[in-house]
Amino acid sequence: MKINQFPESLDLSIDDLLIIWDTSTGTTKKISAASLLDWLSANIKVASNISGIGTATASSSFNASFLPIKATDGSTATDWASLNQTNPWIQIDFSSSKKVSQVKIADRIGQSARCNAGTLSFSDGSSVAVTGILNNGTYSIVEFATKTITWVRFTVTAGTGTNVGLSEFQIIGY
Ligand SMILES: [Ca+2]
Repeated sequence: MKINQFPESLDLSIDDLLIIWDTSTGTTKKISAASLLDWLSANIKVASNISGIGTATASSSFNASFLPIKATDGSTATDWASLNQTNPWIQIDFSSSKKVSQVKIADRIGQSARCNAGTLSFSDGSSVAVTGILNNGTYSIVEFATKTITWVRFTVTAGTGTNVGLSEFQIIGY
């Protein structure tokens, strides 16, 4: 197989050889599709929602149906709700360091208890303010330069009512 211009899609068999330009030596060389796949899997990381692989804890939970893990299940139809708190917190702890660059927050949908704003704090000592959180299922997307962390906490700073919580607390990274 010879590739002059990388196509939009490419069907490769594991035994195919690719001719690549090695910019470090200025020469071409042949590599197998298998070794290319090995290199890609070792070097290319795809960020995704990693909240679910962490451990979720919170300042309180309303009951067993509204545990912190309900904010890491990927569904805005399920909620973590605090017990009679206006400004609760929720935290995700990871068993190893993670690189994160985005957090997505969704309030409980249509509840009188609302999380209007809060503060993200990270294990590296940094923090990011989050404002304008809606309670209609829309995610507030918070982006920042990549941080290497082991935990992320979100503390509500401007709640309304009691049993404030979130439907989703998503940490985007790898
Ligand atoms: Ca949920």
